[in-house]
Amino acid sequence: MRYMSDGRNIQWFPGHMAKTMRLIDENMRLADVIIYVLDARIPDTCLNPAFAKAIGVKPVLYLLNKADLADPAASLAWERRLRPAAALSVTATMSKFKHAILKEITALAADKIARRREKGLNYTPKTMVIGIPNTGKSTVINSLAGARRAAVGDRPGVTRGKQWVRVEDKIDLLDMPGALPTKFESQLSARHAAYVGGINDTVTDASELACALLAELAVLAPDAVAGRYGVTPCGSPLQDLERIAAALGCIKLGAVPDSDRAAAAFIDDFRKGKLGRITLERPY
Ligand SMILES: Nc1nc2c(ncn2[C@@H]2O[C@H](COP(=O)(O)OP(=O)(O)O)[C@@H](O)[C@H]2O)c(=O)[nH]1
Ligand SMILES: [Mg+2]
Repeated sequence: MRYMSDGRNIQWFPGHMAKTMRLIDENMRLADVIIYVLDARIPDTCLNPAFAKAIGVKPVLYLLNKADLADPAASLAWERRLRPAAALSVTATMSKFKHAILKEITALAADKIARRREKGLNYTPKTMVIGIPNTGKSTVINSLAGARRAAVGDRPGVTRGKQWVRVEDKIDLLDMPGALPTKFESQLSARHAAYVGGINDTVTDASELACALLAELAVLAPDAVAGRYGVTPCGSPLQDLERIAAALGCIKLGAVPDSDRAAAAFIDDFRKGKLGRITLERPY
């Protein structure tokens, strides 16, 4: 277990992540280019300071992934914010982004390829794919490799070991397990990671999370909840959740709204974009 929650607070459990960071550190020297996969809905939370330290001065391509679930204007603003580093908004589950990603990697490795070529050698640049759990690292690799080469899951922690994948004899990709910050900058940031499935659901409280997300959406996307459930936020997320439960037919014995079940359904809807394309963290 990586993170613990006492209901209100998501707390750090250091052992496992330290091991993942060590794996990333150890393999960093092999990499010519880093693909840093961010969830386009929460880029700030995805920018783990430990990664910046591990990357050092290596060239980085930021992928604002799951762009299909994020607000397009916010993703563009994030691309601008990340420059002069290379940054692309992508939907890794769609093959149409493959060409643009390969082009960026080749450009970032151009110096190294040229140096080898001067010596008459062919060179396949090595690219390491990193990011917090569940941002789509393995999906990016599979999309580039055109096959199910890296294990994908809709929960954190699916990628464990070390897996190299070669793409069209042009680049080698190394998948890495996701690493969360050793300490979240804030509980808000920890909750954001949880909303998008970056923290295991078994260590968070669904109703607690859902109420916090309802409160955030009331400000960020005031029509989203009404649009999906016909429930106009009343100022009390707990009451809203009960009304969502009623709207979804989540009822317990004794005709009581089942808030826990509604909370899980609501969070799932958010994760799948059914509440709209919502970016929780803006670059400004
Ligand atoms: N909607 C959407 N889902 C994605 C995208 N990329 C990955 N996913 C899904 O996100 C989940 C996590 O993907 P995975 O590649 O295993 O993430 P990893 O933990 O970073 O390796 C899976 O259910 C993927 O199908 C995307 O661009 N859009
Ligand atoms: Mg993975």
